[in-house]
Amino acid sequence: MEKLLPRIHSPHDLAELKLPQLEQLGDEMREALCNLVANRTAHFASNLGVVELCLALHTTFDFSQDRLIWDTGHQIYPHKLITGRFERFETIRTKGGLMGYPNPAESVYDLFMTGHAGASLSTLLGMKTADDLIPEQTGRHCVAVIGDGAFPSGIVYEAMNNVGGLGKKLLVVLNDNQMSICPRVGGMADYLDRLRINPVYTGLKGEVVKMLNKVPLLGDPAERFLAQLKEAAKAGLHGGMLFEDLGFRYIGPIDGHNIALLRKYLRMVKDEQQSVLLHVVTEKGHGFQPAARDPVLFHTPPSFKRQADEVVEMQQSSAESYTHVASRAIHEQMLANERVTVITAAMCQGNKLERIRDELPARFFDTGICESHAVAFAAGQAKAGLRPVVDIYSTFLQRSYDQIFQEVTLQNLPVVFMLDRSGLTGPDGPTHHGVFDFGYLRVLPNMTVMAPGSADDLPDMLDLALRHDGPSAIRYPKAGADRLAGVRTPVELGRAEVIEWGHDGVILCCGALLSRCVAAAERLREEGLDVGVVNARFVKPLDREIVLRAFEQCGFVITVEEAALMGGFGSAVLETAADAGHDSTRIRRLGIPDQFIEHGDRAELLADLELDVDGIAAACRDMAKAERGSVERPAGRPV
Ligand SMILES: Cc1ncc(C[n+]2csc(CCOP(=O)(O)OP(=O)(O)O)c2C)c(N)n1
Repeated sequence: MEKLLPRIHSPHDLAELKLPQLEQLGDEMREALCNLVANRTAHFASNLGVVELCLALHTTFDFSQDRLIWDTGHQIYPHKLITGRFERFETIRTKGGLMGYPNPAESVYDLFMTGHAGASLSTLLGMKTADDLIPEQTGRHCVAVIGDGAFPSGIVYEAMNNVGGLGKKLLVVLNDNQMSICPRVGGMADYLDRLRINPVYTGLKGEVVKMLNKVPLLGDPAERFLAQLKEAAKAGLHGGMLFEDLGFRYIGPIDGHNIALLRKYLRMVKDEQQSVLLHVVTEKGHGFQPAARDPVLFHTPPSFKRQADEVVEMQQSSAESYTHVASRAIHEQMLANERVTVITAAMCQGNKLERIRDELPARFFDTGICESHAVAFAAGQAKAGLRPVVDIYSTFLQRSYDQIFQEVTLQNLPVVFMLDRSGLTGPDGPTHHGVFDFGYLRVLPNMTVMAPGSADDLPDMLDLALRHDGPSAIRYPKAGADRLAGVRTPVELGRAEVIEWGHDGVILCCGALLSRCVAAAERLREEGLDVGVVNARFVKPLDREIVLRAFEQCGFVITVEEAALMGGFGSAVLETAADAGHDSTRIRRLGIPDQFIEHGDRAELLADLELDVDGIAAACRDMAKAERGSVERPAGRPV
């Protein structure tokens, strides 16, 4: 049979396809998704689940004009396949290739570059108000697809409230697969479960329609059913009153894998005069049995080989990561102290907290994708005598900045933030790199900010944080857990660790690039350059004594961090040196420049940014050269 997918260069090409061909196309799209994950880790089960929905949407609306936002954006792959990106699909998540999230630079069909959950209704409402105010844009349909995992995000209700107030017309497609990354949690999850037992979805539909057929109305039974939804609700046949009360017409739940049915309902609601919430039920991993059976593993599986519908070989990494070390340290602290709790915002799997969830369920809290709430919730726990550990990725913690300020630091409460995935997170790209945390945390009074130079530092930092009488943050990367040889000094508040001192220059490193700094210094020493390395450990309080000693005794100072240079660790060193009257030309700061960094392998990105061993060594040579060209300095005293 001739393949259809290579012929689809834009959604307009779908217009000529009949239903069986659309179904064939769906199979080919699933095949493309399976082929992709044979080669690399990528979002998988969520994408398998929205193939039919994607085809139904693109054959009902014209999104070259109409507006479509896939909330979060991790389920964008089928959309990419039919919006002119099939030929480059295999490059997804590789450096220079397609992004794994929507990217307006790739296609006019991607409106926002997204990766964080929950903002789709807000941005869509913004566009809707713009379209209504700009005559040549008026009349465009506005559609958001949001998963049941993202749906409890607080911002969604802020948007729904605003939609109701403005009386604007949006179509919100709620893609309910009963899963976030882990099984979804919370009251909204229970509510959606109750809606699923609606007779329309559970097979009683025929009888309901028969009954409604007796109502003297024009149109086919399904249309009559829609027209009578409110009455049906009163008769107990229909749920969704929560949404109805907020100004949305609730329709569903309907089968999200039936293209014909989806199109029928989408056509019906297209010209509704009020906002509609269309509740679509899908199966995460649909069409590939192993993924449907274990959607948690197959959310972003390691690459695997398959035969027919079975996985025959999955790439497994036995390497220990910082996340493993962190989760073990939290577990140990919780065993040692009954007041220690852990809070995750829907990232139990990513944070490797499953063991804690299963063994210590009373002190494990999953708030769902609600980071702002999670932080204020932690503040409440701390206020009332617990020692909460908030385990949230650096990039997602940005969502809760005001709660970190107001509810935590302003009250000086002992909340510990574990910022996993700090630094460059690799193939996810700019939506997920956690590079702003040093800057956004160190400006807050009362906050202690630490970064382990190696995995050995991490448990000690957590121990210190849990004994510290105030808020603290520990940031660590998505990387293998480095260990450094030699005897280590204990972690003490505000004290750096001198690995080796150097007369020609010294590298002050804050965080997990430390092993690269040590390797660079070794290489330089072989070349005859005496360069020291300091494991700074703290951005705040900064070890002022070591910083000043470095400026007094060493030819040059290089700071290294896997974080935005602006406002980061190097800035803190520079401020300290400048305040003490030191010459700022003797310092060079290595880190992330003032730009968004694309996706790619972390090692590749670090090399591009000259944050690898070669780059760090080259910066030292440069500084040494410049230093030799300037005034001869007195030899430094050893520390
Ligand atoms: C603010 C924020 N927090 C956490 C995440 C991590 N995350 C990505 S996808 C996902 C689950 C989303 O579930 P759902 O919206 O139901 O989509 P599904 O994958 O089930 O289709 C989570 C928690 C995120 N992208 N954004």
